[in-house]
Amino acid sequence: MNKPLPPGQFEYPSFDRFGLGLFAKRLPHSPDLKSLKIAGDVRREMIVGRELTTLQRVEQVSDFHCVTTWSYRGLRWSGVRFSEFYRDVVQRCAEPLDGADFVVFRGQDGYAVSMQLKDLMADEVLLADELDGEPIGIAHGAPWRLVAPAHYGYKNAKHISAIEFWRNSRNYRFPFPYPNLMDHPRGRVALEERARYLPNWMVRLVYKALAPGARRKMRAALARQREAAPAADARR
Ligand SMILES: Nc1nc2c(c(=O)[nH]1)N[C@H]1C(S)=C(S)[C@@H](COP(=O)(O)O)O[C@H]1N2
Ligand SMILES: [Mo]
Repeated sequence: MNKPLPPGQFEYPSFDRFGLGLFAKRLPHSPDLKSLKIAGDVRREMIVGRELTTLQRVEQVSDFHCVTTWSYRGLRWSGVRFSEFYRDVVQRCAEPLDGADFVVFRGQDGYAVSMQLKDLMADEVLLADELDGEPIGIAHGAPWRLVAPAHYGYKNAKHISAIEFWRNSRNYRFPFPYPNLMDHPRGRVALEERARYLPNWMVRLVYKALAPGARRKMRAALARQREAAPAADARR
């Protein structure tokens, strides 16, 4: 039973490594390093690792929607619920200050993206480390990636190394040189919150034109990496 696709999306036949061109050649330096830094407006900055292994593991099948208009259905992720991670690890150990609900994810590749805490507390939001029953691998976000199915792909940070909880957006910008207007403050798929200020028809048109080039770039970089280290990652 297929849910209809959200507005402005089409179904793409494969789930390829994708992202902004700047990050094509920046594969994660430590895909097996499963510790995360918790920082921002918190009483105690810390690095958590073992704490993550005590959280209940969950599995979920969800659809994925890239802001450039392609979607892929039925990805089987597993990992831990972000809400449980927040309550049992972040609140208990790092103690965010009141109002620290502007959340920034940073990746090992230098990527950074913001999310609102209230959106992260939905049951379907995971910190995932497995896809289709196998470790996620360097293409799709090892060691940890955010799975937020109600939000566009660019909010689903890969290769997460740090999660920051801030009281305002002062310490954050979308990765330079990309304009901040590419980063909508919410980014909800159902409401077509693709970007700031620009009309959606224009965003769709521009992104749709750029997507094939980005996909080629990401694929080529991955192929080069696999040539250099063939055993490291055989997935997809
Ligand atoms: N660290 C990091 N996370 C990222 C990106 C990236 O370039 N680097 N690209 C984003 C975008 S635009 C998309 S569509 C998805 C792509 O996920 P995939 O490579 O697993 O298909 O990752 C998102 N998260
Ligand atoms: Mo995307």
